[in-house]
Amino acid sequence: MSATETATRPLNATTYDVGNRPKVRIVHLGLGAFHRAHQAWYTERAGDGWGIAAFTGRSPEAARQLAGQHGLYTLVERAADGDRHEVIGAEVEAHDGADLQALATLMAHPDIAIVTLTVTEAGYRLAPGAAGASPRLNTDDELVATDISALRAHYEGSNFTLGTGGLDGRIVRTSAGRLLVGLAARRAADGWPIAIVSCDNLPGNGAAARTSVLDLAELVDPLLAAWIDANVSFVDSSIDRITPRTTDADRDAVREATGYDDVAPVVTEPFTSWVLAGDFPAGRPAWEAAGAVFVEDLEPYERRKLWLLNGSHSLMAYAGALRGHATVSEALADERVAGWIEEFWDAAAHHLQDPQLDIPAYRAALRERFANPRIAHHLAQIGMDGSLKLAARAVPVYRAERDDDRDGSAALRLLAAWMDRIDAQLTAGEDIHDPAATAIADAAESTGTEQTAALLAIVDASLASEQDTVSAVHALRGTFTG
Ligand code: CS2
Repeated sequence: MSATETATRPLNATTYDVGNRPKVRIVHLGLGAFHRAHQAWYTERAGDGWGIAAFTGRSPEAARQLAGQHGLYTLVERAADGDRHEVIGAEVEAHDGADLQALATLMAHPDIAIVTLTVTEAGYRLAPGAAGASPRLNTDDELVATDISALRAHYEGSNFTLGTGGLDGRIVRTSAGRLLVGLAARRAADGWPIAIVSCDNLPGNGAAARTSVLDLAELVDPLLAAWIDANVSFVDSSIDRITPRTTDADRDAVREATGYDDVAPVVTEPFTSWVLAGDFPAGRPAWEAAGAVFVEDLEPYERRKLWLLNGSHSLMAYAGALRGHATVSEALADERVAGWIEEFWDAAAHHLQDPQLDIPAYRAALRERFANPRIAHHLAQIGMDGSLKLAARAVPVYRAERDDDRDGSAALRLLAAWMDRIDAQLTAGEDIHDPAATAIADAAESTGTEQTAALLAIVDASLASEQDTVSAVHALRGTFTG
């Protein structure tokens, strides 16, 4: 029988028994495939009765689909030798991110102990601080500016005792803005402490979340900022599980294998990792029962993941695409790309010396994970938001190499490949998906070293002012094809 002829049932709580649903104790912002493959899986595995209420980001579609299935979905673990299916029940509620009333009601409840975030690197809306200083909330960002005026107008003079009535979630659109509405409601209710756990690929992601929320709060009401500072714990976490976007073919395969017509399955790799550092003042699930690791200092783990995994991903996304590849496994099978990855890993490994990090084993595992031919991880998906990703993945390795008197060219290659890829995309009339897309298009209008310097300035202004660095990046341009 073909997939369409197979007798199937919809997937929901009336057709599938997941047992008692857990109590909602976690709010999540950014209901996407990665969240459902990662934090929801850990929460389900912990098995101690914690449930999640998740909110979408830009489009409410994922919430509509999931709510239609009572939050149930199939998680497909796709190994090189076959698929394993599991129905996850930890996602108890799914909401449109614009539903500020639902968010405020949940966060004002003492049962809620944690907010987890997967809002992407760009979602923090940070801008580099003045020379050498830490990043700050980007108040030049249009959505940030809109949020500031909407939130000020709403809360002014109310001492935050107001509900959300009159506040429109289609106007308050940044994650920080929405979080602030939830935190204001919590403070007004009774002010119980809470943990916010960032699960995005940013160095110091807990601090990034803190800056984004606190800077916004300061601009809206310094009293709320002071309450957040005293009562909200910002937890750092390094997250890892390769989860490409779900395709129609995935939905067909799930239908065929399980007999359930799941409109929102998630396909992920068997490997998973979560390392966390920080306090949970209102408690947390026993995520360690599912393999999560709690450490004092996250930085070495975070660097290992951001540099080795994400760095080589970006290298493949640009250099691989320039060489005509579409997916990670295809790019890795290209000897030249594989060679560049090894060089970049050698450079990064100089600065990952703690024996506990076991870099040789980590590299071997990455080669195997990337080579999984059954996971079609598209380079176009990884290539998005390059200006932010490269600042976290390539620049720190280059700087560390330079500090040790090496040339760091293996790291600069990521930047050169990104630039060549931008040129190729603009020439082909393709859109650049990046929060700095306009600045990128303007910079790309120039040519030669000038263009290299202008594009580099978008990733890191201070690097672009170093003539030798600009020349070194420029020398690597045009070396990717052939
Ligand atoms: C990827 C990550 O799209 C990207 O930038 O590098 O999403 C990567 O797949 C995950 O971090 C893996 O854990």
